[in-house]
Amino acid sequence: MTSLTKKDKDAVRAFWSKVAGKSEDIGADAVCRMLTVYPQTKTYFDHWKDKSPNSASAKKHGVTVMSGVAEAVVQIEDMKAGLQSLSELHAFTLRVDPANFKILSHCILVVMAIMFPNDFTPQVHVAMDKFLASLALCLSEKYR
Ligand code: HNI
Repeated sequence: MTSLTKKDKDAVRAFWSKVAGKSEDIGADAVCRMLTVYPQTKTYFDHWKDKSPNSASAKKHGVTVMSGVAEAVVQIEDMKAGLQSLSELHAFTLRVDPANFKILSHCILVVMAIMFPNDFTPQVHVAMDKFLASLALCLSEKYR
């Protein structure tokens, strides 16, 4: 995978600073879409009382996930080190199949494009796609 260039990182930081205030809405919609479009992802949330895509649990999980994305932006220069404990949690405790990181990343990208059509230029698109792909890779870091 191509690593993030300085230009990509600058684009990610600039876009994130515009959208961060809406990150809870982005997360809620992204998790809602993940559960709707890829219902196999529901297997990880058996402990929720209500597993429907619009449930309070799904919304809350969207907020949680986006706090991880925000942290990844902060740690963008060394995401692998910065996200180590989050990777360990997903690998050893939660045992989330890494294929699902790509699925959720895709949903986050779709929601950002819908919510910020003017800011989501092709340059921002490629930078955010690379950023989310790196994030998914870092979360998979501890699996083997
Ligand atoms: Ni994920 C918990 C971040 C993808 C299933 N997840 C977290 C937490 C963060 C987080 C932060 C809270 C950690 C803590 O309590 O210390 N998750 C992220 C990020 C991504 C991601 C940044 C990718 C962009 N997680 C996924 C995916 C799944 C997933 C794709 C499953 C489909 N995550 C979980 C589960 C928990 C979790 C399950 C435990 C929360 C709970 O409700 O029990």
